[in-house]
Amino acid sequence: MKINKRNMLLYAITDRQWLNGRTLASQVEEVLKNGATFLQLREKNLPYNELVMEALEIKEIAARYNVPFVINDNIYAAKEAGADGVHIGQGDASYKKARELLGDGKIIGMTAHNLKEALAAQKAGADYIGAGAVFATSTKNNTIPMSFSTLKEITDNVTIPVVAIGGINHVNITKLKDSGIAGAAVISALFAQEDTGSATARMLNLCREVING
Ligand code: TZP
Ligand code: MG
Repeated sequence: MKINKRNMLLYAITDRQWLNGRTLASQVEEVLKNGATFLQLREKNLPYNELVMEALEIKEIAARYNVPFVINDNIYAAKEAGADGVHIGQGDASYKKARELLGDGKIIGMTAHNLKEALAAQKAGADYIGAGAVFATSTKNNTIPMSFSTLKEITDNVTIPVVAIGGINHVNITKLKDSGIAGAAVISALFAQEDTGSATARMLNLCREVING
């Protein structure tokens, strides 16, 4: 599965820290049922075999909704689970290694913190860029803040889709208007909410207004 810009509108990233007795599968179902257009499984602490098992379960759900499904960080888990692709950061496997392992048909997304990294990702062959952190977040430690002008500089200078990430919520997303992004990547604004489904539906509408509007 390859992506187009429309797939990037609401990019949901999983996080099990806010499950509160709910299952990750049920939360993913809620998010996809309510219109998330892209899904990333992000598991920083699961042993490899459990990550693959989890990925196999989530992959089935994403396939039912025809939503692209990538795994964060781990190219081997992405390969073994038959995910649609992988999202790699600056400290993960190289683009070249990921592409060699996964093949041409898979999605490879890359993180960029500045224009230089974004141009390098595009040149390498990345399918999309995750750029941030555009706002302060407590979901990830030691994030590097990105100004609106840096975000805009990136979107002005690359042709592949750019999704903004980091601290995006239902209020501050409006600040991303006219930044040139193809979508918003969010964790806590969906997965930390009591009603994940309605949080997703509201966020999707906001993405349509802010990004497409
Ligand atoms: N990369 C940069 S910020 C971030 C990641 C994975 C965390 C985003 O989480 P939230 O809850 O949407 O701020
Ligand atoms: Mg990573």
